[in-house]
Amino acid sequence: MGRVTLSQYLIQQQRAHKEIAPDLAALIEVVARSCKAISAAIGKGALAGILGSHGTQNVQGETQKELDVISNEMLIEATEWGGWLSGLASEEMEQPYSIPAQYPRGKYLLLFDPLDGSSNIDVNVSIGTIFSVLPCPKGVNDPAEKDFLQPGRNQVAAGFVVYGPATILVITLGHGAVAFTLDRETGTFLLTSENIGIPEDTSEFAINASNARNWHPPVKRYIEECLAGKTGPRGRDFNMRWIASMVADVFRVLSRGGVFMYPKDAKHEKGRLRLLYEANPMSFIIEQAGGAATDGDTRILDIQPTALHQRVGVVLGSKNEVVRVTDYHRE
Ligand code: AFP
Repeated sequence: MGRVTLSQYLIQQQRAHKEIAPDLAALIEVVARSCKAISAAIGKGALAGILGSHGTQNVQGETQKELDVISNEMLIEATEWGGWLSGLASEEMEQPYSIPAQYPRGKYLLLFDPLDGSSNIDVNVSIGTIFSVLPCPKGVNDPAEKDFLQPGRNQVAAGFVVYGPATILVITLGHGAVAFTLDRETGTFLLTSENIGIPEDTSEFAINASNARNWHPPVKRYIEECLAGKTGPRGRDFNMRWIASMVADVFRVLSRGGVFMYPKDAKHEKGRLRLLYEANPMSFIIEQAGGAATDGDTRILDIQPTALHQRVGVVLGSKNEVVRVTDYHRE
């Protein structure tokens, strides 16, 4: 008996959990298929002539990379036609995207960061795609921005693909988190990690230390204690990693534990990462894997969004470390 494919896993999940609709499984399949095509485009690197800047800016005021634009278009083309969605939203587009009139509308909203870690594209470091699936509010046929502004606990599915040495898809449908590795020879995502479980304790933290002078006191205290290692209150040494691609840092946390932090600070007063299509899907996955995710104070999945591209502070990963950081914020 070979490995379980993504299709088999999704059918098994539908059989085991009646609330998982065939449409949701089909949507996950087409998103995954689109990510295979993105992986192939990225894998060509400079040979495809699509590295570098697209010469435009996105709603965040960030210069769009050629691959940002291409991957955004690929995800829209892959998902708009099938009758699964009533609307979609992307980091790369200011407004939500209305499904063209010639296509049927469906019961989900899809939100994504088509290529996260763009600053790493041109230097051949892992990047990824992050996506989140929300229910379209009842009776809404042409969703507006407000229809996307649902707390993360409403998500029915979430996932990301990390385009690294291997192309790995991580998803949750609300019943655990699992990972699939792309078999490039057959073009199939094969199940390689069932029921991912994050260790509750860790000795590894991830933060962009160049922001240290801007950190608020609870974060300063937490990091200083980690740096003090066994000479300090933690009584053990810590390691640090920072890849600057959330997908890669989060996949490491899922694989061996850790705490990932992009907290609010004096320079990023609302945080840097986006709530709806970065923090929410990642927090759903992390919680399903037994971890925790807060903005330093509040559970991320309970935050009521007020804007499509709003940013949020993020502290996620091994539960006991996230609790410690959150307790420091509350002291
Ligand atoms: P880019 O997509 O602009 O490279 O940002 C990536 C990201 O949103 C997230 O993936 C990283 O964890 C974080 O920003 C890196 O931020 P710094 O560049 O400030 O370290």
